[in-house]
Amino acid sequence: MTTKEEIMEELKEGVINYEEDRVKDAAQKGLDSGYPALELIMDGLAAGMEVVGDLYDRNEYFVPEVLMCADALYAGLAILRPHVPKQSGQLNAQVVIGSIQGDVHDIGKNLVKMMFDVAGWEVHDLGRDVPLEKFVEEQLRTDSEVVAMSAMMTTTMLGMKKVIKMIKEKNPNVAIMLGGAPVTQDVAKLFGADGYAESAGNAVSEGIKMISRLREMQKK
Ligand code: B12
Repeated sequence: MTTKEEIMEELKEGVINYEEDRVKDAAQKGLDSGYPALELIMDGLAAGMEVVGDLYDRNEYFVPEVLMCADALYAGLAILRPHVPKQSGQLNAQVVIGSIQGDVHDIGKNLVKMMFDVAGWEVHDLGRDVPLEKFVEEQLRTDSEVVAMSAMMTTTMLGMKKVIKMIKEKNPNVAIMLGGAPVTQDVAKLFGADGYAESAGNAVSEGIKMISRLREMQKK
């Protein structure tokens, strides 16, 4: 019998040491043992990627290692993701999501996407390195109330401000949420966004708050 902590450690270590097979085995073992898939993703895979971030910051890992770690994380996610139960969504909400132009970082964005998805939202995922106008076009095409953008670099982050301006000019009845490592509550406010969430864990509740405010305003 393997304990939950042991499985979490296996997932974490598998990501850190870019061992895809180890991650896949641990993910399967976690599911077979009946542990919640969402916990295995967040406390195992994502926690491992956080350590990878530290190793990269300390120049112990470089881009090739980090890419392999990302592959290992995605291999685990492919197994676990279908087992995250969908909540019954009564909100009837849609969100457009993507990583901003110039930014290929998409792990965090994909976790946020998953949280919206399991919460019952209709998610329109534009992927990564998304041209600024594409956010505007997709919002108009889908009539989504929320647009969520991710940036992991201080340089690419600036594109978000432009998107906010472009969207608000065309349609003020859209709530825009920002996230990603360099983004803070203050930055989001400065850029004119309607919401910010620090992690995937609180993105949905922030989205719900934004939609409630938007719908209240529309009633007036
Ligand atoms: C993985 C990684 C990569 C991978 C990306 C793989 C992939 N498919 O995503 C690869 C190797 C490709 C890569 C490349 C590069 N990277 Co890089 N990378 C990272 C690293 C190590 C981890 C990021 C990560 O995945 N974290 C794990 C996830 C789970 O966390 P997260 O992304 O922060 O997301 C969470 C929250 O931020 C939030 N969130 C995220 N998005 C959103 C969106 C919304 C709407 C909301 C509400 C919340 C939210 O929720 C998430 C989950 O809780 C970071 C270091 C770090 N400490 O962050 C550097 C880092 C982001 N990279 C950096 C750099 C410089 C680069 C390169 C330029 C390196 C190079 N010389 O080529 C290239 C740039 C490529 C490009 N044009 O985008 C810098 C950016 C510096 C800066 N501040 O501008 C960092 C910070 C490293 C550093 N300290 O220098 N990188």
